[in-house]
Amino acid sequence: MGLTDIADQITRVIDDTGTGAKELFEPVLRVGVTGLSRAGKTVFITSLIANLLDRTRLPALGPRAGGQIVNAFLQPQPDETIPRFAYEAHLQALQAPAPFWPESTSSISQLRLSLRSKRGGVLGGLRGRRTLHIDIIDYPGEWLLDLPLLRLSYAAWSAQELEKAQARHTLSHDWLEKAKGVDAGAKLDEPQALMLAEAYTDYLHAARGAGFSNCAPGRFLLPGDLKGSPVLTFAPLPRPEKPRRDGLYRAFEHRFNAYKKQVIKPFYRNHFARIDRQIVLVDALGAIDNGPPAVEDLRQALSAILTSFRPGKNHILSRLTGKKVEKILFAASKADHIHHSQHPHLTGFLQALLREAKDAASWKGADTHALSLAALRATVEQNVKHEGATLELVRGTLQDGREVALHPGDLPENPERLLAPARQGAADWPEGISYDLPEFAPPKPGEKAPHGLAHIRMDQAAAFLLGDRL
Ligand SMILES: Nc1nc2c(ncn2[C@@H]2O[C@H](COP(=O)(O)OP(=O)(O)OP(=O)(O)O)[C@@H](O)[C@H]2O)c(=O)[nH]1
Ligand SMILES: [Mg+2]
Repeated sequence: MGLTDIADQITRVIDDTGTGAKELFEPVLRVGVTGLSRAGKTVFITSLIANLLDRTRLPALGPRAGGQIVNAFLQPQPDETIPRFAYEAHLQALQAPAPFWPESTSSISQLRLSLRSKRGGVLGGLRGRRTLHIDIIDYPGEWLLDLPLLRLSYAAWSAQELEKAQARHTLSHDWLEKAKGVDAGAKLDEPQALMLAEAYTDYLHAARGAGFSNCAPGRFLLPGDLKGSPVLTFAPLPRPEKPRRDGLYRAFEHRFNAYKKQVIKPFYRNHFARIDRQIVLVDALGAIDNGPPAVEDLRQALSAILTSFRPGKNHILSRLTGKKVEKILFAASKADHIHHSQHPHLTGFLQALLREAKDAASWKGADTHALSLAALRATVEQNVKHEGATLELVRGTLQDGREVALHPGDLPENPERLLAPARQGAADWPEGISYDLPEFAPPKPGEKAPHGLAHIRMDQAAAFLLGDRL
């Protein structure tokens, strides 16, 4: 352990009151798992833990790859005010006789997994075993989309949101109509304020439902225990000539500022600042399935998310967090929807998206890596001969119980064929590109006792995130 590591551990012991001096010698690695809603965070964490507890399905972490884990176990987590990640309940859902996907989660949660490993080298046996505690933190990616708001005034944010809403007229129509009937310069009327905030929230939900990713403020979509509170009861308004002090506009401006101060900043200070490594799950297939506008929006959302990991360039963030995440893995989730021959194309697409987002953020940050994975493999592959050609299919059970074998579409080898139409604002993919991604049910458990969960490349993800510390 180097001097800086020791200093880091000391700070941490002071930070984590109650964890004790023991942690000086038993290092803690805090791994953040994020992604926009439905990106696959809950299934990913459940599978990561199940597979680390039973390592038969993790060859990239196994002895041949230099892995030395001898024991893995769950422990009470040290942060007593953060809900525990409901690992057992999620695993039970995925391994039930009629398995089902876990319910959507809307807030932060955490779990501690401890790994005991053999020390390497000739003297390894003499120096005994060591323990690494891994705190896994699940939090909504939407919260990271809030960071750019810190730089904006209420007036600037309103102008930006109103302009964006004009371009999504079919989704924003109801809210914009209601907003038209309101005089922003008038006296604050609380029922009217609530009506506007609700209409605006409905619009954000509709945009999310239509496949858009970049929908902030994040707590409007995932309010948790802030639901109905004044800090979420505001919406964009055009600036009146002379806003009155007891008026609607000033009230919304005040609440917008309170949102920044009491919601966004505490998240960065209390949670984000303590993360060492991060995985960002991206439902790239879902965005492609939803068409070019969803892909363009995903690109912008990834850019916004990346700015959170670049504290040097970002003064507000440097002040809030003061430290850098060391490694970030970007993973295209649910890759079991397509045949493995297409995985390189999916990864290539994610890499291209990431490259653009990094350029936009003039990236000089952590070590990043991109891959395609499935936390829980719900399909098997099948090749079928048809008129002399081989069709590469995936077979699985749909949510309605029907078993199907299908070919959801070909991803182009050159990601530019997807990114260019998205960038140019096309409404649909050009001729020859089409996708149809069904929603599969989790796989039925096999006859034998389950060993971990079937997956694709979870071992590579674990190796990138944890390998060097084992
Ligand atoms: N086929 C397949 N589907 C997956 C996989 N992971 C997630 N899904 C699907 O994606 C949905 C969302 O997964 P979750 O893990 O709940 O996603 P989340 O990011 O935690 O979602 P929120 O809690 O709503 O933010 C699941 O209900 C499944 O339908 C996977 O590895 N394979
Ligand atoms: Mg979840």
